[in-house]
Amino acid sequence: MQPQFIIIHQQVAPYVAHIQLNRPKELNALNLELMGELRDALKVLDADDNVRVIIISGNEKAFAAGADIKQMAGKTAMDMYNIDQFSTWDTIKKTKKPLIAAVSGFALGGGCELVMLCDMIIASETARFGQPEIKIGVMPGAGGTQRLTRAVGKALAMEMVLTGRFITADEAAQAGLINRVVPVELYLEEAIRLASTIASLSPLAVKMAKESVLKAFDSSLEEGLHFERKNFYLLFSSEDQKEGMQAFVDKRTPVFKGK
Ligand code: DAK
Repeated sequence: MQPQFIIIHQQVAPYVAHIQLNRPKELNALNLELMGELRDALKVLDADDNVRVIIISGNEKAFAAGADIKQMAGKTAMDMYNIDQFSTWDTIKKTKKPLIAAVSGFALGGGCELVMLCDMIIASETARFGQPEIKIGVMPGAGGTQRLTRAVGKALAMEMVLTGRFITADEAAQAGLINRVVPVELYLEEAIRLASTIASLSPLAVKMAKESVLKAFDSSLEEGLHFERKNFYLLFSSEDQKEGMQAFVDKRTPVFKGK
């Protein structure tokens, strides 16, 4: 069935797929249906050998202005419990291939949380990041207090979460929340450029490197180093390791197969 709230562009560059959130009138507010479609699309692309990197974007005006407030407004705690949105977010989090968020305009609440679930973030100069849940009587629920704090530090995270203030793309770059800011007409192009660089490398090494970097967030240094070492050894059983090192010796460009 065709998705209704996202557009999937299979190959915007070799081995690069692009998912565009597409509820423009609602500033891409993340209703349950959109999140379900995003989860399903990511599962399919994660299993597709012709895809090595996935870009997620909205449009120029909004990446996403948060979860759909109108859909959430009348819910009880038990409704929220039964809907169990976390299983959807947890599935998205398990994507093994690198996720790049290409952000223009608003990335607020759940939108900002979805961005932070991605591995790298390219922003247009018009991007605004915020966790404004406090203004509607709640607080971030999908990682906003945790990932934001780890990314920008306590002082700025507290200010954003407790006041709901939006920060600009430049402020986000300075605080270490995002990779870089580019002019609005270039943000997708820049995300595709970054994705293409990664897609030209060994997909196995890339996946294991991603997994290892993420391990740093929920392990002690010793555990993390142990995990890294195992993945490092494991890659020596891949054809890509032989190809990458032989190509260096032969002074040629390696051709990686993901084997
Ligand atoms: N939900 C529903 N509709 C939204 C929306 C949202 N988050 N944001 C915007 N819209 C709709 C507006 O209602 C309006 O619709 P109409 O009135 O035309 O029908 C349309 O989009 C255009 O919005 P505005 O007219 O407001 O546009 P402006 O340019 O004047 O303002 C704005 C843009 C982004 C500043 C403003 O729309 C705004 O403040 N939006 C709400 C931002 C916000 O509070 N976001 C946080 C929502 S709470 C969870 C996972 C995640 C979450 C929760 C649980 N689990 C896993 C359990 C996340 C929660 C949230 O994100």
